[in-house]
Amino acid sequence: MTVHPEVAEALAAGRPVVALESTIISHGMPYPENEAMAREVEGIVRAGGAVPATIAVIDGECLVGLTEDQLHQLATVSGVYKATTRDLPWLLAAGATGATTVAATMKLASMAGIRVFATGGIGGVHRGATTSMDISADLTEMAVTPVAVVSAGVKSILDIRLTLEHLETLGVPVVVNGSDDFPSFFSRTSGLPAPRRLDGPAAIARMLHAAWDVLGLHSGVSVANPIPAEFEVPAEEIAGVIDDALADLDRDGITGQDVTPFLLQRVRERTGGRSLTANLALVRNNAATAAAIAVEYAKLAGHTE
Ligand code: PSU
Ligand code: MN
Repeated sequence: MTVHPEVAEALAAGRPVVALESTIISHGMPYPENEAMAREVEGIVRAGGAVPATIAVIDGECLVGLTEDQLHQLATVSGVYKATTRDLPWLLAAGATGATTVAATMKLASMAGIRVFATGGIGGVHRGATTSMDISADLTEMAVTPVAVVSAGVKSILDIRLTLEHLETLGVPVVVNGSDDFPSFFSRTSGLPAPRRLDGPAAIARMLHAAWDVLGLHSGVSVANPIPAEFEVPAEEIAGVIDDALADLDRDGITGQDVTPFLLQRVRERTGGRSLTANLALVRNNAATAAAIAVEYAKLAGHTE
């Protein structure tokens, strides 16, 4: 594993670091928006007082913190594997290149000593999972890896109720930042209540400190950060598009690892610029919130000030 010198220095000094995933770069957005977004998000983390560490596997090497060239490569090269945790051993043995999902990013972040991670949306329990058994390995990883994942909640391509149920079973703390409702990515609400609520980065950092440094929990923490109100996409607009996307999924017989990218791409195509604008806005918002949480957590962990 190669930790970028800037990231390694910050970690050694106990300064705040925020991990960022790379599936969103290679598989989540088209070029050149993906590269621009990745660079901008790194800038937002810096502006918030933390060091960004975008995580990926390139030519069989785990990278924590990318150079400009490496980030450009992930944004442009085709044939980059989508990599969850179980794909990492193969990528390393084969010398292959993979963009890490939430699960694999958490795993590598944790190995490097990073505790806070910002992304857009997390994987979860798929609709129809009672027969397909399609549940994202993101949830499994959250049960065993002590990293806080700041997301805008769970996209309604998934069964949000069952996702929250499964996180409860796995013993993963779920907290919503500043709202009594659990958010659903494009919307500040999902029709489901927040399992727990805290207001602001300092309070959330205290929860992380309690989880890991006081109680010694081994799990991650899911921090749901609602999209800013001005960027919300109305639920009705999304619902029809998602129903169509799910029908296409059945028709085309898509299964396994391809399910999530397929649904995300269909939603992108059919909601046009509006969903891309919302997506960018919530990722920016999550990066800023994650940086603030990392800054507060570094104080509590007693490493700085
Ligand atoms: N949800 C989104 N955007 C994404 C993903 C999920 O709204 O980009 C990506 C993340 O990388 C996440 C992965 O970790 O999809 C989950 O894939 P799967 O369902 O195959 O575990
Ligand atoms: Mn799956």
